Parts: sequence; C-alpha cells; structure tokens
Amino acid sequence: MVFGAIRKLKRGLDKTRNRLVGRLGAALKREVYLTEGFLEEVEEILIAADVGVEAAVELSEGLGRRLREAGGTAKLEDVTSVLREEIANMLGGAEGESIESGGPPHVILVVGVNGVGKTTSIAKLAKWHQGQGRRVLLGAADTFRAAAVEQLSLWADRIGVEIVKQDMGADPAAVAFDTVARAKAQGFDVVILDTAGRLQNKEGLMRELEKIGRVVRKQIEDGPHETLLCLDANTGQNGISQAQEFTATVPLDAIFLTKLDGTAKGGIVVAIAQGLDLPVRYVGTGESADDFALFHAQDFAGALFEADEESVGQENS
Ligand SMILES: Nc1nc2c(ncn2[C@@H]2O[C@H](COP(=O)(O)OP(=O)(O)O)[C@@H](O)[C@H]2O)c(=O)[nH]1
Ligand SMILES: [Mg+2]
Repeated sequence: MVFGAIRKLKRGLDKTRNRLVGRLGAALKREVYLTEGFLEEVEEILIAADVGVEAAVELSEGLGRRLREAGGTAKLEDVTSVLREEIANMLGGAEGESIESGGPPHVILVVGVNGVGKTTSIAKLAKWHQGQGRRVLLGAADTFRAAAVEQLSLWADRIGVEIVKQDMGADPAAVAFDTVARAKAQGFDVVILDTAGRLQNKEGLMRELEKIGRVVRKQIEDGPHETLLCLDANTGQNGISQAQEFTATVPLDAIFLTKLDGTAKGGIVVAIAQGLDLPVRYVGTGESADDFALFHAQDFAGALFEADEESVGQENS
C-alpha cells in the first residue's frame, strides 16, 4: 500500500482507534497486573468495537496466554502489540487476492442495499483503476431511480471516465449488456456495473442481479470477475446478515467496506473475516473518490492501534 493510502486508512479508523486505545489505556492505568477481570474488560472493549463476540473471546484468551508467558504484567504497548498481531493473523485469510484476474474487460458488479455507498465506491474503484493506467467504462444499471443514473454520470464526468446509460426504468440487464458489448468492441480494460439496492421487493432484486450476471456471461464466459458486496461499516453485525442474504442468490467474491471513517466500530472487519467466507478487499474512508484503500491485514491491524503521526496529539481525546 502506498504511503498516502495508509494515512487515509489511519484517518478513517480515527474514531475506532480513539475509542479502542483510549479505553484500553484507561483500563491499564488501573490494572498493572494481568487479571481475569482485566481480560474480561478487554473482551468488552473489543465487543464494543464490533469485532464480534467469538473473535473478542478468542483475542482476549490469546492475550491472556501471551501475557502469562511474558510474566503476567502488561503495559499498554504490550497489550496493543499482542492484539495487533493476533488481529492481523485473524484477518490474514480475509485479505483480498488477485484483483487483476479476468478480462479484459475485467467486469466488476457492485451490489448491496440502498445507501451503503455503492455508487460512491464505484467512483473510487474507477479512479483507482484509471490511476493504474486502465481504461474504465461504467454501466448505470441502477435504473430504478433517475437520481441514481445522474449521480453515476456526475462521478463519471468528474473522474473523466466514460459511462453507458439508458433512461430511468430501462432494463438493468440491457444496460449491463450494452456496457460489456461496448467495452469489448472498444477495448476498455475495466467495466464497473452499478446496481439498484432496492426494487419492488427482495425477490425482484435478487432475480435482477441473477439476470445481470447471465447477460454478462453471454459475452464473457467467466464474468463478472468481481462481484463486490458493499457493506456500510456503521451497520455493524447487521451487515453480516445482509451478506448472508445476498450470498444466497449472487455468488459474491469480496466485500467493499464503506464508511469506515464514520464509525467507532471498525472492528467489524474482524467479525466479517470470522463470520463470512468472504475477503474484505477494499475500504472506503470518506466521501471523495480518493477516500479509498485496498485492504491489507497488516496495515489494517496496525492502523487500528497506531495513529497517523500528525494526529497523535488528538489521541485518546
Ligand atoms: N463518510 C463516508 N460516506 C460515504 C462513504 N461511501 C459513501 N458515502 C456516502 O453515503 C451516501 C450514500 O452513498 P451512495 O453511493 O449513493 O450509496 P448507494 O445507494 O449504495 O449507491 C452518500 O452520501 C455518500 O457520500 C464513505 O466511505 N465514507
Ligand atoms: Mg447508488
């Protein structure tokens, strides 16, 4: 990850970290020696950061083991470095693999419930791919609301990528078909398809997404190459059930976790890694197209405990 991206990730995790490190620090000021009570408190602090009960228990048990081995006394740095290491291990398997596989055109389908940040995340992905020297074509397959098409068009203009769109109410699968066809004909490297988060009902939405997948495969056998589920980090454990609902009909490849900047519960990444068989591949850390990071377990675990140097003064405030 480039330096700027780590800084963004750290900024994005400010709220989570301030609470996590702040509370751990407060607990440690009172407890110089490792006790069962202290471990329980650590467990509660981790649960409050939304890492999930299972992971919190596992982490505090691991911490207890490691600290007992080290003689049973702990300073904040010891506790955070042990937790950081253990969390990185837990997230290791969740780390996104190749994002280069498939295509050209490499077809990305973005799904998720309304308002989680799909359209904004598409802008981020588009800008990132463009920065890698790839030609990107967007497909406005959320035709359920006129505003959705306009929103994606605005992003396309701002970033300087092309877009295929039809009128509101058009068949989303037809838009997807046109987009992929044009990408093939004109040699685009990456296609990113926006989709609706809500139709008349859930079954309708799931059927629609299946149809989009079929239409893509008519032109590109192994597509879509990345089906990304956008999850809002603020929804906490509820995001896990959203993921389970989508997985039931659309084969998902990875998570794009949005709005990490707005939550003190960034530990949700750990719960996702433990509870879902899906890697977190990208994170969104703000509303601009640059507020984006590829997910790396080590960087993420580090950013959970370590602030950006410029904002260290505000730590624990
Ligand atoms: N703070 C923050 N806001 C975000 C992020 N991603 C999206 N948003 C905001 O979330 C709202 C809904 O985003 P949108 O892309 O329209 O969601 P969609 O309905 O899933 O397409 C907008 O106000 C976005 O600016 C993020 O990473 N951080
Ligand atoms: Mg949208």
